[in-house]
Amino acid sequence: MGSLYTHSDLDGIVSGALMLNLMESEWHRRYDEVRITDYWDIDEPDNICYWKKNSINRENLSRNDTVLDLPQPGRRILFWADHHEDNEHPNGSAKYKLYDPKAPSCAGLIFRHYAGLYPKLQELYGDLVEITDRVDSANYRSIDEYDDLSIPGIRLDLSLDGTKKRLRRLGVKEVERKTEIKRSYLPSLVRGIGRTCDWKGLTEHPDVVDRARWVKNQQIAYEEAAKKLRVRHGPVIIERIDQRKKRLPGMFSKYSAFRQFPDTEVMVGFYLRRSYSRHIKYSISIVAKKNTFIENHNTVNLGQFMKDNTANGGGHSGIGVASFDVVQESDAVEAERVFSLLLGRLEK
Ligand SMILES: [Mn+2]
Repeated sequence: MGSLYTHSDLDGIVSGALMLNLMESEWHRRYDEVRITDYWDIDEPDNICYWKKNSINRENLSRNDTVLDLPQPGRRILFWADHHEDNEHPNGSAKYKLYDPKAPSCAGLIFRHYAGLYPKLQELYGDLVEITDRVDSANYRSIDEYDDLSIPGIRLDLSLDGTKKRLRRLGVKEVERKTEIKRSYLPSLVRGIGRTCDWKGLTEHPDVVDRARWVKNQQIAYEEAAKKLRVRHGPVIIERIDQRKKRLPGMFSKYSAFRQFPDTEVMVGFYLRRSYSRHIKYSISIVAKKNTFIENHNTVNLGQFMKDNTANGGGHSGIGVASFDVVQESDAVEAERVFSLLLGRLEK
């Protein structure tokens, strides 16, 4: 039968594993292949091709295909499940469809739909889905939980971005490392978790452990470098990082600002990055994030702020994001304007 397409994050992997398990053990059908995709691999969904030309996922989706934790394709497929807002496609049609923008994770959505019918799901994957719900909705129990390698689900999550050290030693370029992850490591996890009765045991495999450790070390290197660039203004942390000439070492670490200043309410990042397009001088992104690890009294809806004040920004109450392509100087001035407006709102 068709292919299983799923997202490259923990939720995508667990969603894929649940579907693969159900297909094979309950419905006695097998997917021809497992394919991993990110949002940036997707063209405008109206496009016939749907998946970008040069992505590894270029496919014409068929009626037998399943798409999970990703936008609905604008054509008929077998199964679509997702929980991201605004991801329904007006021309989309799926024989089986699970869609709930309020669900904390796509895996949780699939799990809760089928666990009543197939009780063994609870026994096999109950714990894994519980942690996936929390990871995908950033609902960690503490700031240290998100990179605690002793928790199997977290170890699995961290490993997803981790390339094999061997590849790094060989000097393989970043893009090729990412391809390796998407082509072999992530699909093998979907199959491994979907078919084994012991997903926790699988997270003790050296391949998983090494990758997770590698990612954590990369994040520590980034944290160390970013520490010196942060400034605190009352309840707000400002993180202004210019990576146009030189990139910070390591790998971006999501919550490190709140580890450095645990009692602050909001982190506002202003990031300048090189652009790979000839028409764009560089790009700026503004990211504002609330500290969810404390009792937070900040009432600004960050996503709404970005929607109201920028052309393409958005998010939700706890996180707001906007990006600016700097073609001429006025674009940078506009980004600065939004940045100071936001700081004014937050410091009040
Ligand atoms: Mn998800």
